[in-house]
Amino acid sequence: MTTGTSLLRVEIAGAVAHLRLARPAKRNAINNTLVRALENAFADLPASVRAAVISGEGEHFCAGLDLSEVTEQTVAEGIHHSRGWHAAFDRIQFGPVPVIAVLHGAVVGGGLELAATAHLRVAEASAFYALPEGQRGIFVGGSGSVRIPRLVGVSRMTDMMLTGRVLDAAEGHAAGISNYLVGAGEGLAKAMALAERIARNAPLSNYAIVQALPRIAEMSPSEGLFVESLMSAIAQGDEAAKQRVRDFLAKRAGKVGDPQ
Ligand code: 1HE
Repeated sequence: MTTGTSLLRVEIAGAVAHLRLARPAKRNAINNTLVRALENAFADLPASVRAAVISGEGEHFCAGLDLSEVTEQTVAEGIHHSRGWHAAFDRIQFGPVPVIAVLHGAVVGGGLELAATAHLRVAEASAFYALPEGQRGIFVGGSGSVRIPRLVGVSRMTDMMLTGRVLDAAEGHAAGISNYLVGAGEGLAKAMALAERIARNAPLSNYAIVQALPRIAEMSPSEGLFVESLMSAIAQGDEAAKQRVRDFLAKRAGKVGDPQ
């Protein structure tokens, strides 16, 4: 099934949704229409979808904020604009399913913010990462100051913003941006294979991983351990978990390391 808008194509095949930024002439720069389309697409994912992949059409993943939309903004409009990105990106990170981003070419500014919102990132060798906000006289507004340091650390992000430093795919991988680094043109197939694998997990287990894990990581150890106990008991109490554990004990399920 193919849906979406002219700027965001959504294809659903089985349990995996593939969302493609479809504005290659503008290097997939994110304008207000595209940010709303992302928000709506994640809000409207059918219940049959168990994992999602985001990629970009053309030579680049995403050139960030559409700069043509910000030149005439007032301060108040700027705040609303940024909060609109936050709402959309929260829909992605705290939506119902794990999300994998496929990165190639420019992953810059708001494009890196979008990539950091996904749960996993597959980068092709062409990917490069930059935060040109410093150069443009602006600041990150699409959740970058919250999400990007959690991948690369405040120090590296400060360097990228102050100096305009560009990380290539290998440097980005070493810095913690990508989880998987693959060759040219291999990113989508890798991400789809990961999504298919993830989609076979128990849905409640995936939900706990994307919803509870990042929140627990922000809690004090005492609160985190308490919430962990609740989440783990809820997940274990689900029939899907009980069946999987019974299957393992009856030697009907694979061992760690078996081919998936
Ligand atoms: C754009 C944008 C954009 C391209 N907004 N129109 N982001 C940036 O500062 C990145 C700016 N873009 C670039 O540095 C380059 O475009 C790229 C390195 C990404 C790609 O270069 P290239 O040679 O393949 O493409 P190009 O010729 O520069 O651009 C093609 C067209 O896309 C051109 O428009 P055209 O009408 O002349 O064909 C560009 O103007 C247009 N284009 N990028 C608008 N970003 C929520 S806060 C987030 C804050 C930020 O994201 S700041 C970082 C913004």
